[in-house]
Amino acid sequence: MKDTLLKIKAEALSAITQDGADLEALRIRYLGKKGELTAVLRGMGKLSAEERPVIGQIANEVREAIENELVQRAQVQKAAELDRRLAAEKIDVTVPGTEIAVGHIHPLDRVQRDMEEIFIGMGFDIVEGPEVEYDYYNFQALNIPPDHPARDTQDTFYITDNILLRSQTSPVQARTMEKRKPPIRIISPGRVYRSDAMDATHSPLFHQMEGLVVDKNVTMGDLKGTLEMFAKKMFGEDTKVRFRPHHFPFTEPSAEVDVSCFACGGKGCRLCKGEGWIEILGAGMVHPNVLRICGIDPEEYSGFAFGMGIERVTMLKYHIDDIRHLYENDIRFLAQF
Ligand code: 2NL
Repeated sequence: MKDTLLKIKAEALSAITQDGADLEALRIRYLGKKGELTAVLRGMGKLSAEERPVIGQIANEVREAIENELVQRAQVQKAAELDRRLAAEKIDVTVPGTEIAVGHIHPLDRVQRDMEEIFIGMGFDIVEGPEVEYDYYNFQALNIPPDHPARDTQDTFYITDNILLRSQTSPVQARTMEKRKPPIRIISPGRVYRSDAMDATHSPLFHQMEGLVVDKNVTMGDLKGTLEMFAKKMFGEDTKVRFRPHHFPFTEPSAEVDVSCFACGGKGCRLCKGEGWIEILGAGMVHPNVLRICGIDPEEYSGFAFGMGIERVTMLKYHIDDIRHLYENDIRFLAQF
């Protein structure tokens, strides 16, 4: 009987220590109610009184040895399973991520928004209006006489005799003066249309931003201060502003406005063609006729206005040499901004 017990012990321990042994199945096989060890113990009744305690002790030792080995192997298997999972589920946080392609803002929008932010900061409201306009708001209300060259069908897209595609955003300002009482402080960004042939600097559709301030005692000094502030915020704090006399039918006096070259600081370079100055704006004091036509008394109020091309500023700022790049939406061009 002793030999049988030691044989069971040897077999059990060797089975339990096998890699990946099914420990629960082995426990049942050796220690369960119908297990091998239990079967041997059942036969102990046949033993003599001297043999019984000796065999009983060996049987207990065998049971304990098998139980201990089962517990130990269970721990070893658990640790091995944890190691396997840690290795399998390891995340290398230093592996570079996959780049996600995100869209971005078009350079024309970038510049328009920058301009809007600057004027909003100075208390201006943004006003929009129709792109299909009456001749009245586009020309008559702005003191542009019937024989003015801008009215030529060569330059303006007429839809009927008195309806056209606006050639500037001034009609938005004229409509605002009709509707609102001063003080008025607005900018009007938007699309405008001119019947130009497409080339490196011209497009039949382009974008403009005009500004208008009307109040009591508004002066040329206010215009200069406003545009100086705008130029410094837009092109850098060292930017200087220069007014040159000009003529527009809707302002008197009128000026073309240059900023000191933001590429060379005024020394002269390729961007400013050696001038040191770059023309950015047209501006002036609102003509009394325009105020009167729009229902504002020029004896009581005065105002200034200005206008600039958004394409022109964008091309200068980002060194774009052909306006068509701004409309073709070639991703290789746009991805540079
Ligand atoms: C330019 C010049 C300018 C205005 C636009 C304006 C509007 C009203 C009354 C008076 Cl309602 N003036 N607008 C004034 C001066 C110049 O634009 O070169 N634009 C690209």
